Amino acid sequence: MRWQVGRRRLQWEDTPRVRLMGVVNVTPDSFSDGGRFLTPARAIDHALALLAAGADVIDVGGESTRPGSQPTSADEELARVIPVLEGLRARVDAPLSIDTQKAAVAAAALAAGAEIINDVSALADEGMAGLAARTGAGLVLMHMRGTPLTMQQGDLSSPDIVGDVVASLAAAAGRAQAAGVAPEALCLDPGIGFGKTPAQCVALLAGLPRLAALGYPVLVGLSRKSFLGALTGRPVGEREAATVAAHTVAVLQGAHLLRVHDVAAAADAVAVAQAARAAGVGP
Ligand code: PMM
Repeated sequence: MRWQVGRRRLQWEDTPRVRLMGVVNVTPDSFSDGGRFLTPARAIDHALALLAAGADVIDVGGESTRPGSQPTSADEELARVIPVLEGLRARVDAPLSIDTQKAAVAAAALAAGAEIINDVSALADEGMAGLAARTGAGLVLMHMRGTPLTMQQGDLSSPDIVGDVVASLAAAAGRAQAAGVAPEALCLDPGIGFGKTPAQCVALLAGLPRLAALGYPVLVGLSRKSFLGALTGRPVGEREAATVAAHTVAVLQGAHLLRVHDVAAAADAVAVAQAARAAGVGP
């Protein structure tokens, strides 16, 4: 398994370790860390701390995707993320990712030094796939039902949530390739919590091997999400132990990358779960 990200390649044959994508939300309202890293200096310091703790990739986002959140304008998003990406690019060599649904924001972010587009809408913006094709950027396609404003509304039931997500992401990967994106630039993400019930989030963990069977690297974002609150009864600030447990499950189920807030805790979960997997635990 490999992921071509701009000029570099992440390979799991040589280095099977699950990679950690550290989250830097430059937003006033993200559900777990909104408002904490709103100035560029704070966001950059936080990213450097995540890298020091072992993050392999830094994911910078300027638009909250918490359930019910309103869209952010492109100008506002750019003002939040570009100084952070430029500042980081000047200081570190680690791959940088831009968490955006807008091709215009992604284009400016790539020019500022990002090498990965993390698109939680899986190509809702028509310009996104062409941009990824032209630039050779890595492209994360995440599954979401509806938009952040609407995704937890209405009937979320499904007879086969795993089948829905796998089919939808396979179709998105096909659209990306039709626009010229290399298959090895793609990475798929089941979109835990994005228009899913807590039971469906757990079902998606159980179904990760079906997603991995599509042949692309699989990224999973579990950190502090509300399904963990539903399972444990804990508020967002007290979900780190549940997050570690969920990370352990995801690694045993074959995830290639985890998108995390607490890198040090996730790295420990990865170390234990990968040792167990190598010894035969898991699918
Ligand atoms: N989750 C959030 C934001 N971006 N991107 C990907 N690829 N996968 C996710 O699960 C994901 C994401 C929401 O979480 P946050 O507010 O803690 O960033």
